[in-house]
Amino acid sequence: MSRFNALKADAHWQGVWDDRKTFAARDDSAKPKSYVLEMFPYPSGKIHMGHVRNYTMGDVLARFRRMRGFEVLHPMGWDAFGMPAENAAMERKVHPGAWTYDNIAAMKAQLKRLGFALDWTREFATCDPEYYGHEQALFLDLYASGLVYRRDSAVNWDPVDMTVLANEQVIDGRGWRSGALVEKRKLNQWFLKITQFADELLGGLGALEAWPDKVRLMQENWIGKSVGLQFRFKPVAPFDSEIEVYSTRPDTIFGASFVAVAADHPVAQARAAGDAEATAFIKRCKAGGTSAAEVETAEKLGFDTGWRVAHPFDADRELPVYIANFVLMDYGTGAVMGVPAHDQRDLDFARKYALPVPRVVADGDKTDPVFEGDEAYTGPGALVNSAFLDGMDVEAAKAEVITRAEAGEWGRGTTVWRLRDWGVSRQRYWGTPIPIIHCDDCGAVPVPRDQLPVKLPEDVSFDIPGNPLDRHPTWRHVDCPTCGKPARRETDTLDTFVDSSWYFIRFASQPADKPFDKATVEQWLPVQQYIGGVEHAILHLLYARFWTRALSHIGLIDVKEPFAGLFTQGMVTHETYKSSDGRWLSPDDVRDGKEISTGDPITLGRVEKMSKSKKNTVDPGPIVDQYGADAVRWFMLSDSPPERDLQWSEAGIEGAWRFVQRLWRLFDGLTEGTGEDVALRRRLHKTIAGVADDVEALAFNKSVAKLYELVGAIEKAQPSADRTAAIRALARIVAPMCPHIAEEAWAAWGQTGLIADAPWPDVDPAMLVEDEVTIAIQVNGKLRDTLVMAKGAPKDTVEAAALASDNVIRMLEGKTPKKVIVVPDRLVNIVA
Ligand code: OVQ
Repeated sequence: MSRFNALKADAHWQGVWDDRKTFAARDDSAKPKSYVLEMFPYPSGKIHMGHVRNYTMGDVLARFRRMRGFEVLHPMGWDAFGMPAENAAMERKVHPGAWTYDNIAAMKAQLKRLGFALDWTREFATCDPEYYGHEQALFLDLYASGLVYRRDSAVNWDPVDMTVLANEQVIDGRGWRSGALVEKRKLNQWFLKITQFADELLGGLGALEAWPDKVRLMQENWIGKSVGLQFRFKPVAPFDSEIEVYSTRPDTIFGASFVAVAADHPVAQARAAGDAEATAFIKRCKAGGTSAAEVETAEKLGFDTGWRVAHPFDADRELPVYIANFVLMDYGTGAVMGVPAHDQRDLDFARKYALPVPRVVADGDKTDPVFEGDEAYTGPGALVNSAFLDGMDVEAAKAEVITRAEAGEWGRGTTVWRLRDWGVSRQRYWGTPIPIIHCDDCGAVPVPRDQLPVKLPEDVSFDIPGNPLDRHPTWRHVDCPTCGKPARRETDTLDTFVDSSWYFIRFASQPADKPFDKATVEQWLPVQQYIGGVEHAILHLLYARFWTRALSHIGLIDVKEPFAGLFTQGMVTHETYKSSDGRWLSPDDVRDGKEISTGDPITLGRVEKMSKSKKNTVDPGPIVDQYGADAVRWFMLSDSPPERDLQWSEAGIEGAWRFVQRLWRLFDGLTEGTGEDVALRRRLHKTIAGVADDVEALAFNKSVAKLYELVGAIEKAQPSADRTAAIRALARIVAPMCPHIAEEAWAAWGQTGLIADAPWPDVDPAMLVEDEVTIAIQVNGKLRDTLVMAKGAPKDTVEAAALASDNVIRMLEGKTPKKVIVVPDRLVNIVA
């Protein structure tokens, strides 16, 4: 018997699939369509285990759906713009384009080496001018419809490198390259009006039943809809100005014990005029950081203005007005009502300045009007100590207060969103040029359609910081398309998240003369199953949903949600190792608990996500060559539920390799048996049905477990016609996971065509019916034993078997039972 030569088989079958374009999806197919997509990679250099895991899962589903009779679209391409290419250009003096296309070639070869059933005829990179040219056209469509606008907005400015930094390039307030303190600068930038769709994007989440709840919740929180009350506090003389506040908890209005304004609120400014103490306090507030995180964590500081305002429902109740460092002018109205019992920040503040803390929401049976302790109660409950609100729940009380405020004309119900418009301007070279020309007379003029794509200039330098488009000698100088006078090109490029907001549409249809063909796209979309890392739960997935809705809004496509099903995979992890002097060590530097180069013992660290910084990555390249694609794929599916972390281990991949060899022994040793083996036949049909359900549910580890059981059962079985049939079927069941060995077996058995094109084996429903049942044996109502018996066994047989049980005999202590009750197929109760 021969060993399975993965190296040879992999190359052979990959060549066959390529030559025959086996996985090219046909738009005109009469079969039902299924679009399976994994998040396309950044061409960063070579693939990592996270990619292998992601693309293996999608591949199994795509291959399985093909076998089930679908016309499957399973494309691949490259998310090719972005900073890493520019960094490489700066560090290695290569052009970002050359670096990117080299990486694409290398990574494509690696994906092919894993045998993924991808439709390479639809491949593109987002940095291909054909792609970004169509993106520019879509951008202009959105501009024309008012969904794109420009305004001043702050950027991170590195004063040494003279460049704008992305947020992730700012480390502890300093530029990552120069180390200089980063400044905020206002620049005129482009925005997409995602807030116009806030309501739809939130509402649409409800229908996304095949999305993980956690992702839906993350998006919901990110969009952050809150309905609250905007209202005015009346001043108490001698104070003379009203203070407008916004609250998301108007139900707690009777719990207010102070009002706080931001340091740059007009009231604070008025108070500070001519007052040294107040002026000094305001200065101190402004010295602190203004990011949400900094404000959250800073110590709460307040300054009592001495001024008072009146409670809207009780003019006799006066509330002090403070200037406080935790209130920000650019959030809401720059003033808040403080309800210490039911807001942690307000409570910290009230305790510090010894302000009253009235309870207005009951916490279980706690209704005491004076709130004790240092932990605010923010949960649900009935309103207490709140006049006409008493007894209502939080939601009803909110509505009641809003109604009364509107009737009294001192406030109105307002919806506030956390979501902000999407700033898409990047002051970088390696991105889609924004197709706009600035003219002193005509303003921002779209580049005429027949001049798209606006291509990036090739001759650029990266030896000095800043945006090469800005300093290119000629590129930006063009004439105004409207009036013909000298004008300037926009030198900002688009955020790469714009590129990934519609790539799945272009995969579905890619005519040369327009971004996509509407009817063709609608045949494929929505993506039936989208698979990727959870790090994209918010931004990418929200932007893609927005972009799809925006295109639908302007009539280009009749699809509202791009991804019907979403699956977010877990990380690939690995042990970490440290040398005796505390350096991280790579697995390659370690053998038998010692550092190879020094011979010193190493310390074993925690199992962590593979990352370059901890040196615990394992490069898939050499592993695939050593064990073959099928073993690597099998391991990726085996050990953990796909949503959980998967720990890479040598033992794991070796186990997978042994399994592949076991398959080969069955396939290669196939002989025509005679006679029946009904038990094996039942096992086979249960496996066919079970694996199908598991794969459809992406529960790959469960299907792997079922296949291990089937293989074990076949290995133990005597030759029979059923055994032969089981081995033949096994090749097809395992084909989505281990396609190379499956093709090899199929060919060795003289089957015509490819197993990739073979149908999924049929299930005989009669074989799924259980013929055995487990019967519970109780003595005086307590479980004492169980029996496995033939289904439908007669009552006396069951009773006799129950009375013969050792446990039952012991319990009866020689006595004759008073009564024996038999519930067929389920239970025997012996009354002693
Ligand atoms: N181009 C974007 C992207 O994320 C996607 C678009 C749609 C915005 C892998 C590791 C990492 C690991 C790291 C060494 C070993 C997934 C292992 C991604 C994504 C896809 C493409 C990574 C999951 C996290 N992870 N797990 N293990 N180093 N491109 O090239 O980064 O989330 O689904 O495959 O990833 S990407």
